[in-house]
Amino acid sequence: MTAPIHVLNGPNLNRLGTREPEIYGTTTLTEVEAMCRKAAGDTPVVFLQSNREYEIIDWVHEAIDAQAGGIVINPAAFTFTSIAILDALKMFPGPIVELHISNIHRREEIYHRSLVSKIATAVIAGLGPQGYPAAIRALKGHIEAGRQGIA
Ligand code: CA2
Repeated sequence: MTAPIHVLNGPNLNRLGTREPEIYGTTTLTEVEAMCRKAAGDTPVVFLQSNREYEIIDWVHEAIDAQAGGIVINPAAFTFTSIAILDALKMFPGPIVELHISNIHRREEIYHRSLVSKIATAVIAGLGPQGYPAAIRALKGHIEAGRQGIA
């Protein structure tokens, strides 16, 4: 069976599409999930969102135990604060794409220092919701080629 891709979303992203459309667009997270499943084709997608740090940590552990082919993670504000999520991601042996809808580097200083980028295989930021299917397609290519890293 094809290894699943786990897509994990952090706090407030359940409200995507309802505010700050100039930064995040008008696409909802439900629509993002559909875009991911379409991009994945026959690769199973586990798509989750939580406002609770511990749940995201548990889901990284589940991705490890499920031998997921790759993780796409938008940790949202936890990107800049969570050493616990960083430590969990370090245990995942496959490729990890850190995903941000906005270009965090064009924004205020508080959004510039990602902890997750230090261990991510790749970072996508600023492509809007289209970043999600782009991440899925990139991971699919890597999984099918049997590669772990990008290089
Ligand atoms: O651009 C991204 O995807 C972010 O990860 C979103 C986070 C922000 O803290 C990061 O710096 C960049 C914030 C998510 C807020 O959730 C929203 C809820 C409703 C509408 C728009 C965003």
